[in-house]
Amino acid sequence: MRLSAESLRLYAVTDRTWLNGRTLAECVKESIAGGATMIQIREKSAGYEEFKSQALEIQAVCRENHIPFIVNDDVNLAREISADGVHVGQDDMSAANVREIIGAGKILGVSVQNADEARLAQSHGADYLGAGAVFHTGTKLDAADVSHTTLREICESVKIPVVAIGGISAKNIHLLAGSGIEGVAVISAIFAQDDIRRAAENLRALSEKYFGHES
Ligand code: TZP
Ligand code: MG
Repeated sequence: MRLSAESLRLYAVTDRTWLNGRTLAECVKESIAGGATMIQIREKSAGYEEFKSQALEIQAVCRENHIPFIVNDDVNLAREISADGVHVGQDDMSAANVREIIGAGKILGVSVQNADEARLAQSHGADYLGAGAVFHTGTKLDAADVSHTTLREICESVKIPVVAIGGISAKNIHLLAGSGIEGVAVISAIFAQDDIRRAAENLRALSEKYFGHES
């Protein structure tokens, strides 16, 4: 599956912290029903088998809904299950190596914090960039800060699409308007909500309003 800029409008990244009796696949289904345009499985505390079985369930949900399914960090798992793509950070395997392993047809996302990292990731074959944390987040405790100015520099320095991540909610998403991003990547503003579908619906509408290109 190829990546379109529209796929980045509302990128929902999983976290099992807030399941409240629901399965992760159910939560993902709800987020897609609300309008999530792409899904990443990111489960830092899961062991390999657990991560794989969750990944397979969520992959099936994404396939049914024709939206890209991305695996965080684990390039080999992504390859093994033939995920649509992989997302790596600056401390993971280098983007160039990942591209070599997954091949040209898969989606490669890279986390960046400044324009130099953005240009390098692009030259290494990234299809999109995740820039953040743009706001304070309790979800990733070691996240570095990316200011609005830096976010703009990142977007201006590359041709590939950029999503912002980190502490983004319906209350602050408007502050990202004009930065050049194609959309937002969100964990808690979707998956920590009681009504995941409504939360996603609301965020999707706001993301279209601020980052969509239809006039
Ligand atoms: N990378 C930078 S901030 C972050 C990641 C994975 C966490 C985003 O989570 P939330 O709940 O949307 O702030
Ligand atoms: Mg990582």
